This record gives sequence, structure tokens and C-alpha cells, in this order.
Amino acid sequence: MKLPFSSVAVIGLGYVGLPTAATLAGRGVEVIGVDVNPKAVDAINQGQAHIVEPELDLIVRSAVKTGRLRAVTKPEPAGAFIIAVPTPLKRDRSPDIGYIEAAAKAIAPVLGPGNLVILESTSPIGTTEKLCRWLKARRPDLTFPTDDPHEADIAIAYCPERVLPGQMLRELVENDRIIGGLSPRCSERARALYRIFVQGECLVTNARTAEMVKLCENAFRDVNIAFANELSILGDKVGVDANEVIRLANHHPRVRILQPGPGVGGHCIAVDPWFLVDSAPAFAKLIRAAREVNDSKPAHVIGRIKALASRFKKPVIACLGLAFKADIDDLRNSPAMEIVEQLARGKVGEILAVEPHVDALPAAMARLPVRLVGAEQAIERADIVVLLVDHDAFREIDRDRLLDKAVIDTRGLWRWRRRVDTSGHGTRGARRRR
Ligand code: SAJ
Repeated sequence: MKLPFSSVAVIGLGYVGLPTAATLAGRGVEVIGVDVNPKAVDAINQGQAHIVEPELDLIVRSAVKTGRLRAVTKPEPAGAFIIAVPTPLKRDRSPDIGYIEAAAKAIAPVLGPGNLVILESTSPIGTTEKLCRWLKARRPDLTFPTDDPHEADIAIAYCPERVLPGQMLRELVENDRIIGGLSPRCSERARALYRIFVQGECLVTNARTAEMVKLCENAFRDVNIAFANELSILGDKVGVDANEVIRLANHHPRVRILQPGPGVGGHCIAVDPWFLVDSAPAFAKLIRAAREVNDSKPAHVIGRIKALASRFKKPVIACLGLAFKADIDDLRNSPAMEIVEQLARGKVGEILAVEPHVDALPAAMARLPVRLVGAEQAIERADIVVLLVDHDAFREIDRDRLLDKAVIDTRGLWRWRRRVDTSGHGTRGARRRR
């Protein structure tokens, strides 16, 4: 197959940029990976992925070995540029698009006629137009889609990433893509690039719509998780197991309730809805409320743990899981971490943390009275067992070992009431609370 772009520069080699760069290289494209972090660049040039994602190491090693992926700290000329840099929240919960502006400044000097620039970062509505203005201000010698949608030197499109951490390499190829060009010609050029590796549909729209699509996907999930979390809070108040309620309600042909948890973590679902709120604060009432419900969930779980702990003289509390979700090692922005930190700071008891996916506690916890131990040891010693993350490893735990413990299962992972208590009145921990 003749490639529409023989070289592509990927700006930002993080959770999205690196898998994209390695996948493109695997399809025969010469990929220049650009990152401001020299340590990441060195690691990649040695064939190592500096982030953890199943099979990523393997494809990075092979891309570097074949010479098709090369990492650098400064952009070089290429046929297309894909910007995949972070867009964090500022303190006031407005989006920080400073990294996109920095990327625009960095690529402007090496742009040439015929280039395609794609923005993949989650962005507030209107950012792709801003990107165009930033590039145009630095390269008055080139024409842009806003000058001439049909003949411009530079094509620009917004094509959001939608891959799920833990399944990125598969989803990168199989998921449908949204292609939002600043003009139909920009979209066609972007579509040709994604066709190199995407097996899903490439759905064309305009840039502003594509920006809002990305934000609404994560806000949709946040609102739905908030519904589940609110049910679990209500369930705790009225003495009903919300997981059982949800399991039964989901037998209705048009009901599909998500899973409650200790809160919503990660770098997307807990962040992106605020971009929509920021765009029209007075009109994003439901989206804001969902954020607030999900943000309040760790405090609710802490309240339940404290209530149980007050029944013991010197409670030993085993906290199972620290990651922000199941079967990954990412502890950043994790509600489980927040809960464990608060328990330790509040000296609620002796805290034993279990996280099979890490070897050591993160620096933030180093000074707190928390010990990282194995699940066996933690359960053996604990008076209270709190399941915070539904890692597969915790599924295997012998429920009989929990019979004399007070248990809070924030994920509904252990259907142990079926073995222990078929009345639907919950666990021993739950009974003790009433
Ligand atoms: N969670 C629940 N209950 C559920 C589902 C999730 O409490 O039923 C929690 C998880 O435990 C976690 C948080 O929500 O703390 C987020 O996890 P997630 O698996 O829902 O999503 P992320 O943040 O890993 O990835 C999301 C995905 N977006 C959607 O599913 C709409 C992914 O496709 C995006 O590419 C990614 O955000 C992103 O980068 O935007």
C-alpha cells in the first residue's frame, strides 16, 4: 500500500502519543516522536516504553529496532504532525491549553506547504481554531484553512483520542474515529492518515463538533457513574445493597446502570466534564452535579469506614487496591489513594494497603503511617477489610477468610452475600452497622 504520509511527527509521547507513534511505525511510516522530557526520549530510543500499557513495550522495541521510530526533544520537518499533549485543569477548574500552545510554537518553524496538523488532545470547544491562529501568527508566509479552505498550504483537523487505558493498542486500531477538519479538505487529509492504521469507521464532521463529541463522551460516562454512585449512597442510607438493586434493575431491557465505586479517578472522566461546564457554566447543571456527586464519594466511603472503626479499640484496616481502576498500575488521581491517605492522616487505625500492581508506595504516602503489604497478610491481620479496586487478583480471595471481618466492598466485587447471607441484608459489616 502506498502511504499517504511517509513521515509523521507525534508531539507528546505520553499515554496516547507513544502508542500512536509505535502503531504508525508498525505500519511502515517513518515516525519522529517528540517530547520535552529527555528521560522519556532516551528510554524510547533504547526501545523501552516509559509508561505501562499492555504490549506497548513490545511494539516500541520493534518500532525502534526497525529504525521507524526515533524520539527527539525538538520537532523536525515531517509530512504530518499529531499533537497529543496534556490539557490539565487549572485550579479554578478551567482548561489549561498551554501545552497545545507550546506545541504550536515548537512545530511552527518546521512547517512546510502540504503539511497536515492534527490535534488529538482533549480540548475545549474552539481550540483547533486557536491552534490555526497560533500557527498563522508565526508563519505568515504559509496559507491556512481559514484563508482558503480549498487550497491552503496547511491542513488542520481535530481528531480526539478515545482509547481506554489498559486496552489502548487494540482500541487504537478498532475504535471508530471522529475527524473534525477546519475544512472538508482538511478532514479528507486527516482521514487518509488514520486509514493507515484504523480499522474502525472514520466519521467526518467539523472541528468544533469533534471537540464537543470528545467532551460529551466522557461527561456521559461521568453522569452515568454518578447515577450509580448516588444509588449506592442512597442504598447505604436506607439499608439496601445498591449493587443488588443495580444487578436486578439491569435485567430491564432498557436499563443499563454502571457500577458504583469509591469515586471517579483517572485523567479524563474526572476532568473533561469541567471543560463543558466552563464553556457555559449556567447551562451545564447536570454535568456539574454529576462531577460533584462523584467527587463526594470518597468522603462517603471514609465516613462508612470511620463508623465501623469506632467499634474497635485499635482497628486494623486493610485497604485493597490503590489504582484508579481495575488491573492497571496507575495511582494518579485515584479515589482509592485519596481514601487511604485520609484514613492515615486522620489516624483512623492501623492502615495496611494492598496494591499488587506496584512494588512501593508513591512518594506522597512515604511519610504517612501506611504499610504496603500482600493481600494475605493484610486480611489475616485486619478487623476491617475495604475493597477499593476491583482488580482481578482480589476476585480470587477466599470469601471464607472474610467471615469474621467487617467488610466494605465499594465495588460490589464480592458477591459473597450469596454464599454467606442469601437474605439480601448485606455483609456482616453491613449488619453490624444497623
Ligand atoms: N468507574 C466506575 N464505575 C464504572 C466505570 C468506571 O466507578 O462503572 C470509574 C473507574 O473505576 C475509574 C473512572 O471511573 O476510576 C474512569 O475509568 P473508565 O474506565 O471509565 O475511563 P478512563 O478514564 O480509563 O478512560 C476514559 C474512556 N472514556 C469513555 O469510556 C467514555 C476512554 O475511552 C477515553 O479515551 C479516556 O477516558 C480519555 O482519554 O478521555
